[in-house]
Amino acid sequence: MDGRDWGKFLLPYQQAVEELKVKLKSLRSELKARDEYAPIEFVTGRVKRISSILEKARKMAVPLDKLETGIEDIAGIRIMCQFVDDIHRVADLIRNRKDMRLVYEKDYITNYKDSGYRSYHLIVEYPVQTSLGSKPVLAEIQIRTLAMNFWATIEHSLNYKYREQLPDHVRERLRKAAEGAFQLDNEMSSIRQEIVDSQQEFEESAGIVRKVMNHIQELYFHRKIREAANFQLRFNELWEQEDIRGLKELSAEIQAAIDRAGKGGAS
Ligand code: 0O2
Ligand code: 0O2
Repeated sequence: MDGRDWGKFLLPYQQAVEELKVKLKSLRSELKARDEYAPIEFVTGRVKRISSILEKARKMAVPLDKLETGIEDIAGIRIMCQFVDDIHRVADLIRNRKDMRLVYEKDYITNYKDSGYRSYHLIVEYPVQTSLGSKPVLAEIQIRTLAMNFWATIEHSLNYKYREQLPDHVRERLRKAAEGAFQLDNEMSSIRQEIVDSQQEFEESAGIVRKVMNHIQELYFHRKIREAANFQLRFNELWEQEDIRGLKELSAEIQAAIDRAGKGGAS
């Protein structure tokens, strides 16, 4: 030990982790309360253990009086998302915040690590308000999907257990498992896209039906009874055939008929 008071040294980091966890969890509940899709599934955080700080400092040749700038993840926040797209949304939300400053980013999704590790890291500077004034501390925010987290958690515990001496064939299998997790993410994203598309299609067709109905009503209002009845018959047919394109064309035709009727034209 270097005689430093670790309790005092870690205090602002503990405060930073607690505050950042509350803020990011609030972001999730705020989006949900506004009925918006929340890209955050859950948030965890931790202050690095003293033994891990010392080990990392030795590995990265960081002098003990330079820990504050040399080790960026003494305060660590982890944000789990359902989909890969959510990661980019969360990163954007963090970039735009006024209560922390982005220092730099590491995109381990595009440039995944040799181990197979994937995550998006943001290193931020967060000012902790202490009784002695404002103290900026560095924090690492890891953003990943549930599948990436599943892989990283198990890989981390295996590496820890075997003290980074994993046999080559195990490393290779872990790399393959990371690939599998990533494929699962892609598959989930494409299933989700399909659901979003069919939802949009449904809403679009509901919108057209509403429009056609209102327009036919309007023709009756203009006393174009025969024309309105004729449109109604054609609507029934197209509706039976689920012909959305035909319905769109019919909607345009009825609109033109209404315009003519409004100008006092003959049917
Ligand atoms: P090590 O060295 O990684 O094994 P709570 O305050 O109750 O919400 P709790 O239970 O204290 O949270 O801890 P949490 O947040 O569930 O985290 C427990 C473990 O998850 C940690 O283990 C970390 O492994 C990991 N973890 C969670 N969040 C982060 C993060 O943001 N960065 C990193 N690097 N790891 C994280 P240990 O034993 O603390 O540490
Ligand atoms: P913890 O608290 O035990 O998780 P370097 O490791 O030299 O490449 P540096 O500065 O440590 O660089 O940062 P890097 O690589 O961005 O990684 C920081 C953190 O990302 C790690 O913290 C892990 O939490 C996570 N990480 C990076 N690579 C891997 C990996 O291959 N597998 C897993 N499971 N996690 C990884 P620490 O230092 O390991 O601390």
